[in-house]
Amino acid sequence: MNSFLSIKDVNNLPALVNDALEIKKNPHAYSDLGRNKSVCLIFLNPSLRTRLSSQKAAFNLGMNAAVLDVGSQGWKLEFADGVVMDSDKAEHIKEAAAVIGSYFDVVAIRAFAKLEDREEDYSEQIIQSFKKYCPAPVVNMESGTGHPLQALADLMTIEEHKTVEKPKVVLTWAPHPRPLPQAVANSFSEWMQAADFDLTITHPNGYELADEFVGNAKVEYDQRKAFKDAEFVYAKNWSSYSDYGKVLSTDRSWMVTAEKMALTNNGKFMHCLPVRRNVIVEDAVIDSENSLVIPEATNRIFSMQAVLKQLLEHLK
Ligand code: AN0
Ligand code: CP
Repeated sequence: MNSFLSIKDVNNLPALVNDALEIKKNPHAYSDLGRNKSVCLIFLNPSLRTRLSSQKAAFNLGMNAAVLDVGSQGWKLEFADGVVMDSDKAEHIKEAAAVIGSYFDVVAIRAFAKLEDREEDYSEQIIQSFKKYCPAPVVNMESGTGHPLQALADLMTIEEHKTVEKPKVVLTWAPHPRPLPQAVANSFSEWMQAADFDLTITHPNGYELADEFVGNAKVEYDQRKAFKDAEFVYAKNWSSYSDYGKVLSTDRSWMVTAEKMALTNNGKFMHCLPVRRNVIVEDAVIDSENSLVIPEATNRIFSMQAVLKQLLEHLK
């Protein structure tokens, strides 16, 4: 692997998941691999898990990690080509990415969809410009359309908890007061299908994900029907793709409740976090024995560690 922008960069998915699960058993097994190597974690948006799990993953590999919060610490970046830079943006991505890439062996970046211009977000302008101008391998820590490190941790978690080879997995939309990106849902759908699981996506009208991410998943508009016999229920809010970036519904009846979880096959509850309690999911569900939200977040260390390991092996 020479960059990790999406599942397209993964040539052997079972091997990557296996690597992550093996690393989890012995997190310091490759503590020499990253000696004298460093990773820069660049954040254009807030983070708890991605930032800390990435630092921990680097530490476990013997790497040094630096964090740049572009929002509060860096110069405001211009991504467009050929513009007269007389606005508030002090530095162009051409120089910024080239400089950062000359300091570090790996560069990871978080740049959420801005939810203003669909074409701009779905062209992946920010992460693609980084890749173009940065001489070091680039890792996606959530971009305009995807959050592959999260999807890899989710896949690991399901592999650890499934009771049948191809479990029924449900991705359910849930309400949220503010517009959120489709990235987590897009990647989850993509990765669950790549793992050949039985995926159903359920959401209100108007919340259809882009065709390229729905793929061959079943789409069921009746949430209760979707939950029937599910082994895993993955909740996430996203804003509309068709009416781009809009909150079309805050219908509380889409919240994940214990009563709905009773329709599943002893279903496990998943969410990438951060989650709004009693908006997305009832306390009774997230606090139940069937909640996997903490193990899922723990696996973020090992998903990043497996990715960094494969990138470092490629650099050697
Ligand atoms: C972000 C999102 O939905 O993309 C990050 C999730 C990992 N969530 C929020 O902004 C609440
Ligand atoms: N799940 C996740 O990526 O969390 P953070 O936004 O806190 O990094």
